[in-house]
Amino acid sequence: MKLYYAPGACSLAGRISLHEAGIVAEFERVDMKTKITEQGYDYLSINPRGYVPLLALDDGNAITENIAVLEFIADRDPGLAPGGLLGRTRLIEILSWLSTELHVAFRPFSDSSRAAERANAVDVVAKLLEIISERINELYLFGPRFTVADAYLFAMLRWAGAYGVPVSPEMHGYFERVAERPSVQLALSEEGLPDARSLIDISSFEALI
Ligand SMILES: N[C@@H](CCC(=O)N[C@@H](CS)C(=O)NCC(=O)O)C(=O)O
Repeated sequence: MKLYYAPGACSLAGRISLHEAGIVAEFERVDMKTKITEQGYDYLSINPRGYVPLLALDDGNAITENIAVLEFIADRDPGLAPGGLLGRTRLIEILSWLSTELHVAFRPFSDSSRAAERANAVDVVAKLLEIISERINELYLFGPRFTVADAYLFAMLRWAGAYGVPVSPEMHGYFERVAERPSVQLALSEEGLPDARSLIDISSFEALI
């Protein structure tokens, strides 16, 4: 399979999760401005919506949308999803929140036509992060078990640091815990991103949201 990605974008969550699952995959970079892939293909012919991530399966199927990509990986490695009777429901619940509430709250930072909304977006993102702050005290979003949802939140916390969103000490500690995982270290280095163990050090990354 192959993950289409852009460095530091939300597709980082898929790459981290693939590494966590031990799934061997190829990775093809997409230039978000030209929509041309590393191998010279028109990305819009691969994903007409133009977004990363897209996970291309060996049988020709293509999966778009972070929620679906991360769910697919968690299906392959159930250890990356919360356990229990409501485990999958809880995973979809948090992935939906991360995607439809938190991720979209970052949009003013990447959309030049929404530059006027940026100051407000800092507050909105900060408040959203506060809402989940209480969930990360027992290591990860689902307690001691690292899940694909943590990979997604980690990718967005990098953006929060880059855009000057204030983050609680608890969330900062969470970020550092996730950053220390070998899968995350590998993913960051593969994407040419700084070895971000601290939110403070990440302002140089090329923001792509
Ligand atoms: N709804 C999509 C959104 C993905 C998304 O926003 N991807 C960004 C990178 S984080 C992107 O590809 N942006 C390129 C663009 O807007 O042209 C998903 O959840 O997968």
